[in-house]
Amino acid sequence: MASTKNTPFFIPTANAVDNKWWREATIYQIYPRSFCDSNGDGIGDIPGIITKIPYLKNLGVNVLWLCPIYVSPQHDMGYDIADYQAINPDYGTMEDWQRLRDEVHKVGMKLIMDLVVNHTSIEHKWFVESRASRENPKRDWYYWRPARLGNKGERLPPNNWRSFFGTGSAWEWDEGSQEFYLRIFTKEQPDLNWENPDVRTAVHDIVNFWLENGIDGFRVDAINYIAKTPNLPDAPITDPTTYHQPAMHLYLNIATVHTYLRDLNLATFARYSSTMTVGETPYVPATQMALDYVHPSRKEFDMIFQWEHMDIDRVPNTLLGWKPWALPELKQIFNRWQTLMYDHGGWNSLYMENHDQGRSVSRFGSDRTPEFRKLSAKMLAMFLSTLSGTLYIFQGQELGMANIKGWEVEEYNDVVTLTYIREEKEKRVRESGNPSPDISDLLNDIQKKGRDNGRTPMPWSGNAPHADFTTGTPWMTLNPDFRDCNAAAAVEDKTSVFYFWKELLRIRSEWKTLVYGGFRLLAPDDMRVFAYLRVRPGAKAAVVVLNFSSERVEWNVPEEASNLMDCRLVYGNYDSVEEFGACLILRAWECRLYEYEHLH
Ligand code: ISL
Ligand code: CA
Repeated sequence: MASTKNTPFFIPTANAVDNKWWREATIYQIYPRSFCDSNGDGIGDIPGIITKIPYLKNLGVNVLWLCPIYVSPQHDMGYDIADYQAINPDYGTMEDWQRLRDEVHKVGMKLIMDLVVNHTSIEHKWFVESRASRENPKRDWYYWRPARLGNKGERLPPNNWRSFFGTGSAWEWDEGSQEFYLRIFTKEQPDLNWENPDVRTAVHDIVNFWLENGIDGFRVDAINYIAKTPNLPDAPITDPTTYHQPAMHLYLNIATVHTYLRDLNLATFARYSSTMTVGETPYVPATQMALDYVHPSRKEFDMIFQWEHMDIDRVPNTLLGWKPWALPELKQIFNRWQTLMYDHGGWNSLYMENHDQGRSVSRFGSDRTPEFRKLSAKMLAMFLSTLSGTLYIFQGQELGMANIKGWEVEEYNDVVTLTYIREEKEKRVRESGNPSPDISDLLNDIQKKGRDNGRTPMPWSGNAPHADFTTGTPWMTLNPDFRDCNAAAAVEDKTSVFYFWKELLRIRSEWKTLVYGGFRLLAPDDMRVFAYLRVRPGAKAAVVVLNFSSERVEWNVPEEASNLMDCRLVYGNYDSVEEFGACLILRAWECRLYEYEHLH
């Protein structure tokens, strides 16, 4: 490409570069119930996971993260834990788990677990004791409060906080002890009272138990919810139609959370030399607030899961309402996070899917045709794997799995989806007076954002009746597209999404600029093309060009990138490409990764 100017690229200077293993790692998230069933009961299990280690090793990931496998009544799929130190019998035994740990370590991979300590299950013995009577020594391990009396003498919850899951109260009445308990999530998930030092010590003990047992780290669930505003004040009334008000600002990111997290770290992780932690932190913006959780000097977490891109297509104040989004907004979100962490010595986590989200290909790419599904899944893979941070792949993402098509509203299982449907229906009944209002439009929201989309069983093959996930009856219906999208076919086919990921992981493992380099956004306003540079002093730089559309785009290389000389195409999702010139012809969902000599 002809160079008109020769202005040097901006090369930031600061970055957290040390020898921590997790920076360069790719972490594969396993949703155990839906991964692989070894004994035909229809439920994925630990021995099943063990049989798939070679598959994961072949893909090239370095770490396995297991969603909760502890004893749980499964009201929220294991995120309601009844015993932190025992394996749910559905998944196997502690011996099975030890075997998994050893097999994972034997092949040079690491194992991290999921820690859910904002709340327990109602079946946890702490809560069973706590609710037994107002005098019980464990009473103060949870938030118990007497009812508030309404104007007409009616019993109201102690404050007006709305649950995070829907529009109802965050409090639940306990008939036995005649008080309410706080539960930000479902009524089966009472919030632990972290103000109580005994609770904090008990959590430290759990973490140390698993660290002693040889795990390599934790993903820590909903951790920015653990500190509540002292005295639990009412939220301001922003929705006059109901008593229950949005109250997130009173229980998310409250100052004491940082004291609790530092104490946790010092009492546990800091005592082990090479563990990693990632905190799940909804609604943390790319500001100092994020750095407070992850800056090494703070001794809290190694990284957090930020949420802004996952929320880009959600109608505000709804659980799962879907809205269209525009590419420049997505670019700004990533630009903010990439720049913030680089400039201030923090660290990013990179993900586009997990068990709470619709499949990325159906939200950010296209599942309209099998061809578009494959192309756009590859494009998204290139996107994620050419950013700075620790990379996460959610099971099935490496196959380019799409959201479920063709289910009726009634077929969905997930508690968030069910709550969303119930509440929307109730609202319509209230507003229209019609006892059975039309709710068919909700299907569109759920087909995009429903949590079940990421939870369908892994399609291991295209032939067997249940895709070789199980020989029995699967606990959850498979995504009907498994004949087209499955692991056996993908492993056979060098043009598959699986191989594309595998190759990207290989490239990333050798080209450290992709992991550590600075990020420079190009063409921020372009509605279809997401392009950026990755630069690192003294190393070859990368140019990434991604067509986020089904259209053929003639893309004029922006002026600021026009001194890219001698670019070499490293990888892409089409067989041949037209020359990297002043104008690129990009086909539907095309992605390209170029390298060029560093410029100083
Ligand atoms: O799933 C969500 C919306 O669809 C999120 O709001 C999610 O509930 C939030 O990110 C917290 O998630 C975590 O804690 C929840 C659990 O249901 C999720 O599965 C878990 O990832 C409560 O433990
Ligand atoms: Ca099983």
